[in-house]
Amino acid sequence: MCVCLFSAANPSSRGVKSSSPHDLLSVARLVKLGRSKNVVVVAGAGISTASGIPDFRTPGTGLYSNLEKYNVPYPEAIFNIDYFSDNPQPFFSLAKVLYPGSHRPNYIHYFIRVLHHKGLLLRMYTQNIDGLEKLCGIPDDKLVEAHGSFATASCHLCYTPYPAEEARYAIMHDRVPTCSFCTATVKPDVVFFGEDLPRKYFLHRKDFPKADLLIIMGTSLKIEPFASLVNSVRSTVPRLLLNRNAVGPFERVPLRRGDHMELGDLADSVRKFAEMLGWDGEIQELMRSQEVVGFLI
Ligand code: CNA
Repeated sequence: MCVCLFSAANPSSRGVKSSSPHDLLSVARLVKLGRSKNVVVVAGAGISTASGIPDFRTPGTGLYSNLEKYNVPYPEAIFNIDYFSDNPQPFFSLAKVLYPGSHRPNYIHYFIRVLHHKGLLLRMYTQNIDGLEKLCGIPDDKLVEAHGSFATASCHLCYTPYPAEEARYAIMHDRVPTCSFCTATVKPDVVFFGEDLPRKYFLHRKDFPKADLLIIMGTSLKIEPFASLVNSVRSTVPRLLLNRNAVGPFERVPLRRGDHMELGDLADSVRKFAEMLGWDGEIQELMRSQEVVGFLI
């Protein structure tokens, strides 16, 4: 199953319901009553904009509005495997900005970590490639990096593994890492359009039927097959969308029973939600301690 830019979950001509002040509160109540013990989080680039990493599609600030300097014929070319095969330079220039190391996790990442601390996180499915989930301490077995990461690298043609640090060094120094087996270009194992998803992604087949709350945050739900994951929880399972705008099935009016959304700045919404749950102090404390450690190493 490979990544493509199409969303069956994204109807075009439907009205959009605005969020109600009761939505967050009713989901917080479910969590407090102990009704949500297997929470699945589905996330995208919007959870990292507060860390200073631009998303794709926000007009003005998103990467797609600012690709002139990468000299690509159309925005998605930068993550297209056939385009990369002919010309890896645009992606390598962008990779220098996205490589983990220069950004820190923010309140939203730590909220998810606290969800795990409380024993409530069944799994987090992220489309992000910035590594901030791991950096904030969400353990590997709770995390599915559905679009890969920079943590490993391999030949884009024959898939021979290549040392990730060497790939990073070459890219950072404007050199093209090449495969020792077939001499084709090596790339970090970030999943491009036209490439297969990592095997771990298929955990969704057992996770989503088990979920009792789905939280969707910071994604436009435009990339398949990831976008359709949100439709694979049972129909009675509450879904909470935290985003600047309604996306995917949340564009439909009326919303499915059990669907809730809080529209606005994600960091504000997550903070509000954490306050309702009584977790804000714990998150702030965790952030303080972790960020001191992060600063020292
Ligand atoms: P996207 O299509 O750019 O959508 C982001 C969504 O988040 C949009 O609906 C925005 O409105 C919303 N959003 C952004 N900032 C905020 C905010 N502060 N508050 C509330 N909502 C906000 O990105 P998707 O993740 O949906 O697309 C998937 C792509 C993006 C994946 O393949 C990623 O690899 C890729 N990507 C990742 C990163 C990263 O790793 N940080 C950065 C840029 C792109």
